[in-house]
Amino acid sequence: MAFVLPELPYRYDALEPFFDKQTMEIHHTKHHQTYVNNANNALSELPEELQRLDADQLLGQLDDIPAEKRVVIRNNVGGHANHSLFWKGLKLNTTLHGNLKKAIEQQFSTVDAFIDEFEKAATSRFGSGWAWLILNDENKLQVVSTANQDSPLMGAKYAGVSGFPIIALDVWEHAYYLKYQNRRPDYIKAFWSVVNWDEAEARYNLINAS
Ligand code: MN3
Repeated sequence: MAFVLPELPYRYDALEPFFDKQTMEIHHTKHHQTYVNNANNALSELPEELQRLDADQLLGQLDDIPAEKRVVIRNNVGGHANHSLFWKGLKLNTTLHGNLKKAIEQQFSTVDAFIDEFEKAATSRFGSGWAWLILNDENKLQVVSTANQDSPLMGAKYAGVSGFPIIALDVWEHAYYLKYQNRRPDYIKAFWSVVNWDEAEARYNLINAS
C-alpha cells in the first residue's frame, strides 16, 4: 500500500489572508510530496507485514521497524501523517462548539487560557516541530509540542508525549516564512482564524466514544 499525497479539500487561496496561497501551494506540492516520496521509498524496503499498515499504524509501531529504517520512517511517515492531519484541520469561519468546547472549558478553565497555553507551546518549540492539542492516554486534553515530524501517535518513547491529536499546528519555518518571515508568533495568532473546529470536534468525539 503506497502513500498518496491527499488532495486539499479547498483551493490554495482558500485561507487568505491568514495562510497565503503561495505558502500553501509550496507546502503541499513540494514539502508534503517529498515526505510521501521518501516514505514510499522506505516502505518498499520494509518486511511485507509492515507494508500493509497505514501511516498512523506505522507511527504507533516504530519499535517493530527494522532499526536501520526506523529514522527514515519516523521522519517521513511522520511528515506525511502530520501534514495530512494539518490540511484537514484548516477551514475559515468555524467556531469551537459542542463536546470539545465543554471539555476545553473544564480542563483549561477558559478557552482563552487554552489558547494562551497553545500559543506558548507553539512559540517556544525550539527549531522545527509541531504544536498539538491531544487527548492523552489518561483521557485528558493536553497541549504539547513535538520536535521535527514526531507525532503523539508515536508514543512517549519517541515523541516525548503520547495521545490522539485533536488539533495540529506546523511550526516549521517552511509553514510561515514567505508571509511572516521570522515572526512565528504572528503566524500562530493567524492560526486561530483558520482552525477547522468542526474537524476538531469530530476527532474529539471519535476518540472519546471509542
Ligand atoms: Mn510542514
